Amino acid sequence: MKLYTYFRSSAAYRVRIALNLKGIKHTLTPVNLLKGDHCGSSYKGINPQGLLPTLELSNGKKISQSTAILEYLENDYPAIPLLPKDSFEAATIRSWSNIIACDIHPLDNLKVLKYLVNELNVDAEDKMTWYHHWIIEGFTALETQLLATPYCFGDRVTLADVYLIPMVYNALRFNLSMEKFPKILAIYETCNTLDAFDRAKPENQDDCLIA
Ligand SMILES: N[C@@H](CCC(=O)N[C@@H](CS)C(=O)NCC(=O)O)C(=O)O
Repeated sequence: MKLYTYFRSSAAYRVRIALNLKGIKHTLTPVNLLKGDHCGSSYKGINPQGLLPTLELSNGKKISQSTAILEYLENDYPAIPLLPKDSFEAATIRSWSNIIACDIHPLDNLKVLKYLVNELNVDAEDKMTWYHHWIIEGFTALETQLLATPYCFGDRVTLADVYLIPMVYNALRFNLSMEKFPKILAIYETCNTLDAFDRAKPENQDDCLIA
């Protein structure tokens, strides 16, 4: 299968981690968000919403939206599960994941930040205040709930870690103080010692533009 990705796309980063954790053979096809390649007709032919990631299966079928992709991988590649069988436990992990996927990430997405700056004339400082605000709100709720022993839900990696680590990467990239989030920071550091997370990091992608 093939994943359309961008090294700094945190939604694509989630899927890269899951593919690695599950040991699924795949290739990565970069789409440059900064150059606006995701808005061009070529990528829109693949994903009409023009967002990353998209997963293309070996039969050519395509899945967009990282949550749908992760659900597909969990169903069709269950050998290394990222959700427990117990439905209450699975719902708990999904609810933590959704704090990131539904209540933080969409508000801090590139197109939202661009709209703030280009249409509403928000300056750089206020844009950063906005960016931090939604992460702080979500992380505050997560910090009280996550088990951090040593992963989000205990002693094995789950989907909650898959969602959390890219969000922490973004928080650190934009200089958010993690002082109030020691559990989250500890989970981030532990996950990054694992090969599957390390290989998925933005700086380890072929399209990484960081000098
Ligand atoms: N809910 C979508 C969000 C996808 C998304 O917003 N991807 C970002 C990169 S992380 C993107 O393509 N942004 C382009 C833009 O905002 O213009 C998902 O989970 O896949």
